[in-house]
Order: sequence, then C-alpha cells, then structure tokens
Amino acid sequence: MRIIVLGGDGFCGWPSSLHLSDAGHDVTIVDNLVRRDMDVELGVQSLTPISDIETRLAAWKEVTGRTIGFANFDVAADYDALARLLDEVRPDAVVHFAEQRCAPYSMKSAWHKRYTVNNNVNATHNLLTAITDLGLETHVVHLGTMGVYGYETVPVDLPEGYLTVSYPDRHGDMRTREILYPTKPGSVYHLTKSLDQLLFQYYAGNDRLKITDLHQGIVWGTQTEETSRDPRLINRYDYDGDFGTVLNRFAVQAAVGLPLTVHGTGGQTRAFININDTVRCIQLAVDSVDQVGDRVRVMNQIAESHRVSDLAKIVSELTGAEVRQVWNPRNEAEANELQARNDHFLALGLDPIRLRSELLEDEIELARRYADRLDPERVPAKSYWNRDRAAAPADAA
Ligand code: NAD
Ligand code: USQ
Repeated sequence: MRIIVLGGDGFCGWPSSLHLSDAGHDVTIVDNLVRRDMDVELGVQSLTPISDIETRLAAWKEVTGRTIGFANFDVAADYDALARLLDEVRPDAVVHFAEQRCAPYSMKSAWHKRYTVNNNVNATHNLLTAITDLGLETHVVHLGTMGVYGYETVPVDLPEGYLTVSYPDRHGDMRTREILYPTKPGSVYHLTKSLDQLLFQYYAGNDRLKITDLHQGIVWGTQTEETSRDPRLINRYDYDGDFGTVLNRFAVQAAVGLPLTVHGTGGQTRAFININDTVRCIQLAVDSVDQVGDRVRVMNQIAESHRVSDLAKIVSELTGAEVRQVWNPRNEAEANELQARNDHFLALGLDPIRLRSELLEDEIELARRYADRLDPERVPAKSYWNRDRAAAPADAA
C-alpha cells in the first residue's frame, strides 16, 4: 500500500513508519518538526539522543535498503501542500498522528490552549476536506485517545466508541439508537480529540470517507524491533513534567534516584499500551480496511488498565525508589475505576503485551544509559490546572 504518515517524526509516528515500511508498504512521512521546537521552547531534550530526520531516513535506507519519503510542512496551516501531496501520492491510507498530544502543554496558557485547538482541529479537518475534494478512496487512520470517554468515578465497562441508548418517545414507547459515547475530556488537548470525533462522524456520513479512529491509552516503552536496529533510529524518550507520560517518567525517576511523583492519592486508573503494540495496532488497522463500514470504526487501542499508585509500587519494588505523593497539578478525579473493551484488536489478532518486570527493567536500563542527558530541573510537573489552589505549592502558576 501507499501510506502517508502525518506526524511521522514523533514518538509513536516514527516507530510506526518504520514498522509499516518494514512490512513492505511504501511510506511517506509528513512532519513540520514542531515537536522538536517544543523541546527548545521547554528547555528540554529527549532522554535518548534522537537523530535529525534526514539522518534517521538515511540510516533506515542503509540498514534495510528501503526508502521512506519525507515532506516538511504544517498540516494544519498549509492546506495546499497537503492537497498537492495527496494528489501526487494518492495514498491507500493516511495515518494521522500530527497533533499536539500533551495535556499539560495544552493547559499552560491561553496561547497553548489556542495553539492546541487550532493545530489539532485544523490538521484533522484539512485532511478530511482534501481527501473529499480530490475524490480519493483513502482510508484515514487517526490516533485518538481513551481520554475522550472521561474518567468516571463510578465503574463503567467502556464500549468501543458507541453507546446504545434507550429513551421514551412522546407516547412513552421506548426508542433505541446508537450514539457516539458522550465525551468528557479532562484537558483542552483531550477536548480536541472529542472535536475530531464529530469531524469524522460528519465526513463518514456526508462524504462516505473510510475512517478508523483509534482510542489509544497511555503509551509506555521507547524502543521497538525496528528502532533498535541502529543507534541513529532510536526513538524519543520524553521524561519532563509536560510531555513525559507516567510510567516512562517513573522508569526515569527510578533510574536516576529521584522519587516517583505520584499525583495526589495515585488512585487514577488509566489504560496502557506498549509502544511495540502501538506499531502492531497501526499495521492491523491499516490492513483491515475492508472492515470499515459506513460509519467511523472506533477501536480501543489498549492492552490493560493500571492504577497510578500500583505502577509506582511495582517500580519501587523493582528498584527501591522512594514513592512520593505530590500535590496533583491537574483537575482530575482523585480515584476512578476503568475497564474498557478491546475486542476489535483482539479479533484482528493482537496478543497484547502486558506490563512485566523484564520489560520495565529494560526501560529503566535504557534510562540509566542516558541518565547524563537528564536535567533534574525539568522533571517536576509545573503546568497547573487544579482549581484547589489552597493546597497548591508556592510556585503554582
Ligand atoms: P509527538 O508529539 O511525539 O508526535 C506528533 C508529531 O506530529 C510530531 O513529530 C510533530 O512535530 C508532528 N506535528 C504536530 N502538529 C503538526 C502539524 N500541524 N503539521 C505537521 N506535523 C505536525 O506525539 P506522539 O506521542 O507520537 O502522539 C502521536 C498521536 O498519538 C497524537 O495524536 C496523540 O494524541 C496520540 N496518542 C499518543 C499517546 C502517547 O502516550 N504518546 C497516547 C494516546 C494517543
Ligand atoms: N501522573 C502522575 N505522576 C506523574 C505524571 C502523571 O501521577 O509524574 C498521573 C496524571 O495525573 C494522570 C495519569 O498519571 O492521572 C496519566 O498522566 P500521563 O501524563 O501519563 O497521561 P495523559 O496526560 O493522560 O496523556 C497521555 C498522552 C496523550 C494520550 C493519553 C491517553 O500524553 O497523548 O492521549 O495519555 S489517555 O490517558 O488514555 O487519555
């Protein structure tokens, strides 16, 4: 297949591009490298030394003999460049990772909120409009988030995207219909993924676009089989208080002897997936285009759920790291239950990687190898949107 990967220089997009290329697909990456600019803005660098995109692509060619194309433009701002590329490549699939993906970053200031909404909603809408305008049969595979469902304090068994609801009509007879699961985003970032869902619903209905929306959980891990083949292919490892996600942060904190920063009670339960499963799921989603019907196909891209305090306990038992409960900078429920279905991916053959101590040890070992690149000043989470100011530390913004 001819596949365009939007956001293919990022944490999920880079290993996914390599995996698709390795499977024999003809891959073109589009990325405006804004994520690298954000590192500069935040005064931080990936814990792993990532090569520039040109070096990455040359290394892949050298190691495998396979070429990955690259175009540098802003999908949200440069509609013409996007439409030109789509017209030229006429891709079978576009995998869309090109969004600002960080909740704390999206909450830093009015500028960051506006940037996140403008970037994410326009990137998605430009893609859908261009495919429609060009009359392409392209399958859109979008990376969404489990966070669109919201984190209810009452236990729910989350379905995959849709909810069957019953309501009485004016005669008191019960009517039933299926609706998109009502969203309850916990940050402006998560809100943009909720808005994306409506764009998809509209274009699938009105213009019959083939769309798969992947509700992905928190990704952990760094390297995949493909990114491990050459040091120049190494994947990014975010550990900072904005972009670092919880389990990878705990691995780094344990590796360098810092306390594990549990926000609040640590009762937050989230869905997780290893980066090696992310790349497999993308391939499974692309390859199963025949299963996309008239409406948007929503698949929960998750392996299992964990409570934050349990993750800290596991890492602490492995390494002896101190677990420290810190004031929660986020406005989120202190504790929640989370069970979610992932029947679609199981039916497609995914055998999910579960959290195991060997894999976690590999991650901690990787963090130890690059510990000298860590800046301890960048570890604390400083993007505050918890309204409980009375309990905030002195430096809360
Ligand atoms: P990332 O920030 O590492 O990668 C995103 C890439 O897209 C970056 O390389 C960035 O430069 C590029 N990009 C952003 N806006 C662009 C634009 N307008 N034009 C061109 N390129 C643009 O993020 P990631 O962790 O790889 O996440 C990728 C996608 O997966 C996101 O949409 C995110 O919401 C979703 N996701 C990520 C996680 C996770 O834990 N990392 C979990 C669930 C869902
Ligand atoms: N947390 C801590 N300590 C930390 C960091 C985080 O306790 O040092 C807590 C947070 O308060 C939160 C949970 O861990 O309750 C998860 O936070 P996170 O930063 O790991 O993940 P999140 O902000 O939810 O976002 C990440 C990705 C995002 C993706 C989302 C999937 O950055 O792109 O959409 O995971 S999901 O969580 O399913 O919505």
